[in-house]
Amino acid sequence: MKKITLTGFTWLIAFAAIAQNNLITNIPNRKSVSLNGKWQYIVDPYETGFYDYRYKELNENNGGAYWNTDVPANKTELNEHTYQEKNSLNVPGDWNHQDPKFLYYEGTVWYKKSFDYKKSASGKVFLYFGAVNYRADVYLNGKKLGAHKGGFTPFNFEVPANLLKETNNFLVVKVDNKRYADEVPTLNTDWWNYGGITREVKLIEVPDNFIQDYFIQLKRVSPGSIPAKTPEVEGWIKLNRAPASGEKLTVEIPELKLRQQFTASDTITKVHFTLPKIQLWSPETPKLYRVIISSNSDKTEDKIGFRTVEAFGKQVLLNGKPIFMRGISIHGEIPKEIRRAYSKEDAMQLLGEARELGCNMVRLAHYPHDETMTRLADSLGILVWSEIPVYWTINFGSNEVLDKAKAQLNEMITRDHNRASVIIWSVGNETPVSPTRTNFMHSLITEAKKLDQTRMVSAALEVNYSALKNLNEVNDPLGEFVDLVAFNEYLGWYGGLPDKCRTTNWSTPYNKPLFISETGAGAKGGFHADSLTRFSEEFQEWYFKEQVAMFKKMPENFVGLSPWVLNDFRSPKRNNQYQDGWNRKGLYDDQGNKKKAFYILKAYYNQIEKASN
Ligand code: GCB
Repeated sequence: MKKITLTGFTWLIAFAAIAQNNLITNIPNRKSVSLNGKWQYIVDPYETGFYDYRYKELNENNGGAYWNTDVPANKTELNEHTYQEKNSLNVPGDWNHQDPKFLYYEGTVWYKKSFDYKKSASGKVFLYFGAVNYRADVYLNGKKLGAHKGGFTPFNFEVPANLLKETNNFLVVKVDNKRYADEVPTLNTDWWNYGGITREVKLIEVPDNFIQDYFIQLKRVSPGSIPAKTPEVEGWIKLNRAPASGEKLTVEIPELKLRQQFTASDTITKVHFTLPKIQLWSPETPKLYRVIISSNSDKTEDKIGFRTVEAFGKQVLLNGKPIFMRGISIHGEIPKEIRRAYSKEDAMQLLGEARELGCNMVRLAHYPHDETMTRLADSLGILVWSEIPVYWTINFGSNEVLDKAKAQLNEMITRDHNRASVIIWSVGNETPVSPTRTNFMHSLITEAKKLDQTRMVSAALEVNYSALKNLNEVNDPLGEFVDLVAFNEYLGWYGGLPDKCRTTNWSTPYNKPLFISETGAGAKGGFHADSLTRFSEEFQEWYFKEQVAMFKKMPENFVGLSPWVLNDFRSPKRNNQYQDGWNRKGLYDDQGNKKKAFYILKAYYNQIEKASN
């Protein structure tokens, strides 16, 4: 069998892609100062703090800019903006749930944080945001540090050496969550567009020369084989600048008594070494090792699990053995509090619910979730599908939109490329087939593969139904380029009744594993009727009964599913008397109660789990 190794040329291409972003990774384990907590705000639907009355962007000399100080120089000076204690929002946190006036707000809000800071004599300081939805313009003490687009991925800006003061720093972020046709996602989504600084904010303190990022993962095995007893790690370490001549980089794994040294060759240095006999990471044994990476002047420590994953023929192999993914799709939302999820407690709640259902896998839909989710999935042994919000009909003909999607893909992969739990990068959901769209999606797949050769790449596709043959075919041309052919199906909910499952067959022309990335039906928790009544728990229960019977007859390349969806979630598109602004396809309702269908899927998952033991 042909061995897969990265040639020098492939490395060059990969390095060019990796070099593109300036993200610092392993944020939870870096030296930092939290800027979470209360921030003051000004709601600014007209963007008065950004444009003058001729709609020209305000500049530093203009007191009207909301990123300039709000304190007038003297009692005579005219000042028309003040950040006030009574107008405060918690960070992290979407604004929508924090005050009724924000429930449906989409637009600009200015956030301000005042803080004192004692800077060390040497080293650099970066301002880090876990995520801001959608556009953030960041200003410190009246100077613009930068802007970022993309509501679900992290970013950081270096703070110029002399800008930070010991007292009363004035940090302002203009947050704008308006939707636009040429953004990612676009105008139309089936979820609520929560706005705000939705994830953590920190000052990150690093030495002048520091380790920015690293990739310490098992090398791909020859297709279809199990990792060697003493498996190989192949990866790289990225510094923030060119190395000193002869500079050494070290990787240590104390538990394995392993210490490997490399001479830094460039900003990005390739690392390659053999591990002693280890416990591989898997859902049954989610073993993580303490890994320490050091350079002449920096040291960072992470917890990393080692495993291989690949699509091989009709199967998905984890550590060389076929797995069946007992999944569930999840939105990054805590329904009971009608807000975005952001904390470890939130992750524990969501992944805990998935575990109760008997899952070994979650699809984090439809955008990268908070880093606490993938880190917790690592320690719980839950496999993860992670996705960018290339959702439905975005502007596939635009190169700028492609660049925006690529930037989010790059940030998603960079943040989580050392998480053993993440096994699938998804480049989108239900995108309508056309040559322009297929080129667009193909180029995202190529980009994902440049950034990471050790995981599968997929996308949630749609199905073609042939009434003549009673056949559902997954024949989207993108199937040729993905590793895992994944599709969403709602047989019996959108079109027909659940018993349609009895007579429908499934196929794909691609000789690849087949995964059902969505299937589901709406039910209002606590609404009981006969099973023919839409939105009753009984209808949803019937739907899952018929679906489960159908899953049992799926072709042999069926490798798993992630039904839609764990919890009810807010959606502006759902407006009947049962929905009231919520997509009710959750197996848990918005109060955390299990619906009847929950037990049907759980029984199926328990059966599969038992059969595999
Ligand atoms: C889908 C979408 C998902 C929707 C779901 C629904 O296919 O991928 O975002 O929420 O259907 O409920 O219709």
